[in-house]
Amino acid sequence: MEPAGLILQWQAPGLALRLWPSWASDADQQLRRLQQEVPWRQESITLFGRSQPLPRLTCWVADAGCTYRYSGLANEPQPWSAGLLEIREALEASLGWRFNSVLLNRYRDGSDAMGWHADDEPELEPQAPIASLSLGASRSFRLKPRARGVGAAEPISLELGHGDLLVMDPPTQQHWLHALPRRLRVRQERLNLTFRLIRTSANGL
Ligand SMILES: O=C(O)CCC(=O)C(=O)O
Repeated sequence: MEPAGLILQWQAPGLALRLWPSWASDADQQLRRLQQEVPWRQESITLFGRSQPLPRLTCWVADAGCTYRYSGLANEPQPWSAGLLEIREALEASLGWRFNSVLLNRYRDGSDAMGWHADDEPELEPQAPIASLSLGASRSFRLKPRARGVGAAEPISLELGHGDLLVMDPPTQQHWLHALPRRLRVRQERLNLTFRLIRTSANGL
């Protein structure tokens, strides 16, 4: 099922994106609610033998039985809060997919960021889309093809604003990388929720 409203689409070799500007009808309330009810954590990763804090706060929420490693971290899932369940149901109605997990990132200001990567961990179902909801400050989201050279597609930069829903359809994660660069003049915070489908014995994937 497709939601009503303006849908922007990008297609390139190995890339399929759909963007619904202002998808969330109650984005202000969702932002305030998630700021308060999510158990945000400051995680650290070890780089070249030194522990460094990630430049953002995070939380991993998932159904029982979903295990997932990202950024070298083994993540113990938190339970679904009421606010997250509401968003998950609205996404299911919009997209026709039932997601069993969401990674939440909290960028406290423009100095928080996310480096180049793809959401292509083996636990993720590669046929499922990744649905990314942005709340709060507008930030630019970059994508670039993994392959370089003659015939490769050009990088893409999208501005993701308050309440926007970006859907990265397969096979985007196999062929493209994405990142959220620093933007030092941004003073407000931004939340991003990426809803995912983890393969488990329960869902037969
Ligand atoms: O904050 C964003 O828009 C990007 C988040 C992201 O890349 C991820 O969760 O994998």
